[in-house]
Amino acid sequence: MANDSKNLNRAESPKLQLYSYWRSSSAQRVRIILNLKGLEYESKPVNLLKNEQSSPEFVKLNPLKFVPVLVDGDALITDSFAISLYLEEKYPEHPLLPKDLKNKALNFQVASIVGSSIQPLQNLAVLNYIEERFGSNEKFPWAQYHIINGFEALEILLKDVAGKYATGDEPQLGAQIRDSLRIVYFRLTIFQFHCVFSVLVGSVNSTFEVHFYP
Ligand SMILES: N[C@@H](CCC(=O)N[C@@H](CS)C(=O)NCC(=O)O)C(=O)O
Repeated sequence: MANDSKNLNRAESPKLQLYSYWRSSSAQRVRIILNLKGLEYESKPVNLLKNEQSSPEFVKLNPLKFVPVLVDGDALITDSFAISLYLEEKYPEHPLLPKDLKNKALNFQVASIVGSSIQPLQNLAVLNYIEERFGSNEKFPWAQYHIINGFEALEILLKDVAGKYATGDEPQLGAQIRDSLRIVYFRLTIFQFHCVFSVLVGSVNSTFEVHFYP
């Protein structure tokens, strides 16, 4: 994270800045939204495998030591869900939330299930902890169990509403559940999850953003 926060002068920087890691599904959710809303942003890579999230510079941005972090002028926001809601209000063009209250609640529900009942259980910090305590053989089955459990619930939840996207024919907040990189990493087959993987064509570039480290 080459001195990013040290040189960070938010007042002078009108462009959005996103601190992220290419393999982070939480950061991927934000990249999808930025892409869908057509918002330009500067990417600030934080290499999680090199533990750059624990560097003093990054901890000043997010004491929880997680990506993503969004900087928008003098606003600094952490957590993909909070960032999503911020972007939706600040940049309302290409809305991610439907007007219909029931559908809106469904989108919140899906985003919350992904963000609090699936992703945190297979986070790097959690997997490292499981590996240290119980051995390296335990971490993949643990992650697979929780991902499958969550996807099975989402599949039931979405079965009557999924269209071109997970929650209908428009790309919405709940459509961010696509997470192909994690699936490859955790060696899961996902063909049974039709609704969960309703494809987000508009997000392909953001989904596969790759950072190269020197
Ligand atoms: N609830 C947070 C979770 C963020 C999170 O778990 N980020 C992961 C990457 S997907 C991370 O930075 N992990 C670093 C670590 O585990 O050390 C969000 O949705 O933004």
